[in-house]
Amino acid sequence: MNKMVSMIGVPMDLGQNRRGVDMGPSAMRYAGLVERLQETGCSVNDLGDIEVGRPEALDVKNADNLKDLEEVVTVNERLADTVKNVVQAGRFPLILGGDHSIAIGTLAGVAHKYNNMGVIWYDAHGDLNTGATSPSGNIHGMPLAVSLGIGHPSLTEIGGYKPKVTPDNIVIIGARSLDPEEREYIQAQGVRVYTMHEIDRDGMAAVMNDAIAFLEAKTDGVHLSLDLDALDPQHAPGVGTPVVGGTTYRETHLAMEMLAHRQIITSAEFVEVNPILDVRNQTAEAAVGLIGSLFGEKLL
Ligand code: HAR
Ligand code: MN
Ligand code: MN
Ligand code: MN
Repeated sequence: MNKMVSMIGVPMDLGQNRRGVDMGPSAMRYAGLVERLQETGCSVNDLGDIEVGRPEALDVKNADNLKDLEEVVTVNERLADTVKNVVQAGRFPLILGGDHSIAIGTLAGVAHKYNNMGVIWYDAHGDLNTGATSPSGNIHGMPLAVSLGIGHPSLTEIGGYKPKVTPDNIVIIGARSLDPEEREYIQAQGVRVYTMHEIDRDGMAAVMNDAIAFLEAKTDGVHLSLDLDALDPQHAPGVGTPVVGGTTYRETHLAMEMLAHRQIITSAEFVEVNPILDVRNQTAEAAVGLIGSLFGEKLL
């Protein structure tokens, strides 16, 4: 694991309806993220936050069932540029969200470097919608589709190329809330999905062993996109779209520890932390603990 970390906050809340997720990056910093990374031997460069327009100041349009499209594009172009520079400098990009629409910019930035990039999408949701299929018009339900080159051109063309990833290099873990068209896409493309069913049945260790072996063999870099709503709301209450029946705190730590051990992750983002909906910053603290495990923190 590359321990030269460049941290980027993205206080984005335009990809969904609930305010508060813009405070996620601050909450994770407040929970001691930099110190935690330094304790595990990382050299951390905190680049601060990407500028995001305030909804009150924006002329918000919802054309094509895509809420705040223009500003979401602008922010993700900025993020893609910053992430690209970090990767080119040989450092590990660690992105703090913000709603999950920021994965569009992160992936646009990292995928420049890799010809065969893998993605682990650790999430209760598939985030495979487009304006045409989305029940909400919220762009945070679309970033994986966009990164596959599907959706509005102003989103899929971010970074100047598409697609960023292919369906056979993706692994979704923790899914339990998939919309009808998302299921159709997954089945038609044969996307590898470990739903909560497989996690319950086989255990997290088996799921991670399988997922890691699959990606290790065929990719030249792997991005981890971790949506805190993959965790059960008991363990991560501070998210905008909680879904019961999620992974536990320890299961998710185990997943991070196995990724650390196998050394496959080349970039990561932790998204959807919403301090307003949280209980005593518990979700941000969980995120910080998980990041520690991902970078090799040991219990003994
Ligand atoms: N599938 C629903 C939609 O597209 C819900 C998306 C959920 N939100 C997220 N993404 N946090 O993982 O509107
Ligand atoms: Mn998500
Ligand atoms: Mn590429
Ligand atoms: Mn989600």
